Amino acid sequence: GSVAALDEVLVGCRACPRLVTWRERVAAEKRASFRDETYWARPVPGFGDERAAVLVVGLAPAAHGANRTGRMFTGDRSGDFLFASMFRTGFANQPTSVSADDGLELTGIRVTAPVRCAPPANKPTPTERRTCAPYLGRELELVGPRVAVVLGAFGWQALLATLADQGWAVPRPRPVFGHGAEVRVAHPDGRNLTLLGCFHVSQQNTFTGRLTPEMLDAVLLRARDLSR
Ligand code: DU
Ligand code: SF4
Repeated sequence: GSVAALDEVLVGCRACPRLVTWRERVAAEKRASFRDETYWARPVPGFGDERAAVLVVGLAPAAHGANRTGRMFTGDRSGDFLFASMFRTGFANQPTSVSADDGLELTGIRVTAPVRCAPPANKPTPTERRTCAPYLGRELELVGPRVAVVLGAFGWQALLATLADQGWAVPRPRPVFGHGAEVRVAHPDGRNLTLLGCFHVSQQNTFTGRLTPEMLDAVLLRARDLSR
């Protein structure tokens, strides 16, 4: 098993009818500023270091971001904010992420999402989350991160559910998401994973100042410390 083999299966997935329809519909309609582009319009693989110690878990591809470019968090404002922070903290070789062939390289970090197809209103259903969970589970097994930076409550719940399914000791009641939350879980085979909660990098948080660049930098630096 390899990440490449996982991605090959993933990009052909059509298991969620509502999301297949949506990802293709926004790709056909397009946003005016991307009129001349061919959208990816398929499930989006994780991006970055295949043996990353730090895995960033978002929500789902943005309709005109990753659903257009085919690379996680690439081509939207969320990604602009995230990759700029990765550059400042030494995880990325450049501060911008505009297209799948822009030369961006991540070291020691990887970005992924619990749902791989763009959902209407950025809101996957619980069924869609469960249907997509095995892809995140498989990616976790292959990459083997020591720290997960989790952007927002949806990713937090999805990751904890996936870990519980894979036999990790996830406390009940489930740990609550919050910015700055830190939860360490153990696997019976001896591995540990620390979840770090962080407000999502969406414009709703970054335009309002709820999440500042300094706050995100601090989370990424904390992740690096914990992953050593
Ligand atoms: O604000 P925006 O960059 O258009 O992103 C929309 C929405 O999708 C936001 O909630 C972030 C989320 N998202 C994500 O989780 N993963 C991605 O790769 C891109 C966007
Ligand atoms: Fe397949 Fe996941 Fe996309 Fe659903 S969201 S169609 S499970 S890749």
